[in-house]
Amino acid sequence: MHQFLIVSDIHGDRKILEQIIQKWSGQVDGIFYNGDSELAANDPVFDGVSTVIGNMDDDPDFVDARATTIDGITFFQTHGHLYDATVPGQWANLSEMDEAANEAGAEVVLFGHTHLEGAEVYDHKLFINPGSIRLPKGPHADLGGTYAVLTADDQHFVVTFYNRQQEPVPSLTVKVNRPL
Ligand SMILES: [Mn+2]
Repeated sequence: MHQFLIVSDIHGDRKILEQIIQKWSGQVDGIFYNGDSELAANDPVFDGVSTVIGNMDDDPDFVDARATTIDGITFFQTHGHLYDATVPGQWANLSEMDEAANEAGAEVVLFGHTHLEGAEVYDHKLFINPGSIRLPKGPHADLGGTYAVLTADDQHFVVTFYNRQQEPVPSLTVKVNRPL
């Protein structure tokens, strides 16, 4: 079993990111931060963290997107604004990220930008948006912000969402069978 921490859209709230990473450090096989930190790419909080640039980030040392393989799972990670992820009234437009993920041979796609948490299978890939831990939008915005933990074994992916108090929100859990 492998676990991965996924956080996005802190918009300057460095402290909450530090707290979340402190909680999960050593328990997870990978840590992903999906953009809009408004921090420098070389901020120490990102040591050991896979990052990408968001539309509110101005440090050119952040990359636009990246593919990372950990424990046999290939992730395609990007913020979303460069792939037209926003669709009014819907969770997200996945089609442009899906094309890039196909080229990368990815099984899991990680994004942010919309501030709408969720996880969904599309074109044999698991798309995960952890939501914004600082400025949540949508029907679950009253949680005050979310991040996600992906648990993977050979047969399942389970995405668990957590609130700012670092408590799981079981009603949001998404469990899917592998292969997707
Ligand atoms: Mn944002």
